[in-house]
Amino acid sequence: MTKSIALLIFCISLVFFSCENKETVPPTTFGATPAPRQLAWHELEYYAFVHFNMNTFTNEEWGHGTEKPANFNPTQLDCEQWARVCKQAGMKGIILTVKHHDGFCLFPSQYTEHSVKNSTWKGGKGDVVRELADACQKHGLKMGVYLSPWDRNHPTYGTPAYNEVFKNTLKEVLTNYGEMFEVWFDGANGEGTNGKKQEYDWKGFVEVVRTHQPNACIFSDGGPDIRWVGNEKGYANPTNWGTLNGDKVYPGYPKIQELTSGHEGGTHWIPAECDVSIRPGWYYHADQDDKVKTLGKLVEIYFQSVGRNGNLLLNLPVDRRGLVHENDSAALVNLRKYLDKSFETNLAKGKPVTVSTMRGNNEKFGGNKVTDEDKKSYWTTDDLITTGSLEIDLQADSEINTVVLQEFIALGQRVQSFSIHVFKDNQWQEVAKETTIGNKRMVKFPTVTTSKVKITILESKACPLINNLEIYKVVDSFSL
Ligand code: FUL
Repeated sequence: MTKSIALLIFCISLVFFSCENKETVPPTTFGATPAPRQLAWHELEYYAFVHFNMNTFTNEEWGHGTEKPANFNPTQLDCEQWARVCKQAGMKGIILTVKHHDGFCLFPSQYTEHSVKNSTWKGGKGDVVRELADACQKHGLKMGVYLSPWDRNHPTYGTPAYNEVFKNTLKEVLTNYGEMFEVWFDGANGEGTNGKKQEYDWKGFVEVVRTHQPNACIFSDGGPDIRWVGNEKGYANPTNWGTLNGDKVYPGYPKIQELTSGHEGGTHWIPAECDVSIRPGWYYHADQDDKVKTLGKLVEIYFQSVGRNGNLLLNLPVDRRGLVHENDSAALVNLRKYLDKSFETNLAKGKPVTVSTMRGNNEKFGGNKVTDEDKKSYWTTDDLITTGSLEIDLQADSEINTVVLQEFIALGQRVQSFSIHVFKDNQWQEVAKETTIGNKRMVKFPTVTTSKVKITILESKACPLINNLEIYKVVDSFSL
């Protein structure tokens, strides 16, 4: 009798033991997936654009190319001040307009006379790109460059020779100033001095970047690495795919509204970057000193870009002194205060999560993986299961109004729709029903008191992979 009981226990534990240790095969990729350089770019989320160039001194938005280099003459240029302001704002890098449509270069290029080398600033010996590269390095910021292929000054513009000029200029910028995280190609294509438009050698431009800065992401209307979001207001649509039919979209692509949502099931991973200026103009105009965006507007932009699977590229129009204006830096500091205060306490951190299903019934893919703050681990289901729910036990009544969700995008974007419920008055009540998630989705709803939150994946293109879930009570921007 005791022998048979012992045998039974042995058999049961054998079965249990083998089940527990049975290898559960992780999911494979679905659709287009990000390259390592794009994955690194997603992590940045929020960084600065700086529009500072000839237009700053002529009070223009689009220069004509006929301006005198001598006009460029900042009185107190201090790139370290830019870097300090951006660092304090929690931004991860700075992208500078090293050449805008008027063709003026902020560095002493050997391929044009229209540059700082012929300006009065520092007797023609200055180099803004060098100063910014040094400042970024010192303050631990990444650096990127904006170059406009459209050039209203260069005598060769409108001829094949110009493509060589542009590639050489690009090479100068990409080989002399250290690592760049992003190269921003403006899609504008107007007429040059001789009234001709240029046929751009995009393939050649991309090749120069890949050769000299293989880790840099290339931005243009349609990628190849990052796409324009289709507006200059700083928002992506609530439904926002990181994928795009990359072979169909090109700089100057007319159906720009498609870029605000991307293409579901698109052939390439080309996520959206949301560019917007902190003031009405991209360049500094003294009469816009009192038109810096309010905290409420900046918060809205943040939620509708970073919180909708996009990165936020917020422009600072550096002024004629060569400094970020006091009003702009005050607005950035306020936004930082708001974000720090709002996202200080993640109420879901380390909390137990019960799931409707998990892959291979294996805890390796269980619910707790979404609250463990390890972005490499995730909850997922078996391959044929494309729905499921996660129930987070907050272990105490808490006031909440925001849920942050992240997909494990390294294996592709999958979720098409999801809902959020809170347990209140003895029943589950829906507080939000949304569509895509992607790298990061932030969902705000009216403040509610609850001790349990349920996320339900309603539709997914393949088994859903959720690697992070956070719950907050964000502050009202007006209460700061
Ligand atoms: C546009 C340009 O025409 C604007 O001047 C600005 O640089 C903006 C970011 O991109 O295409």
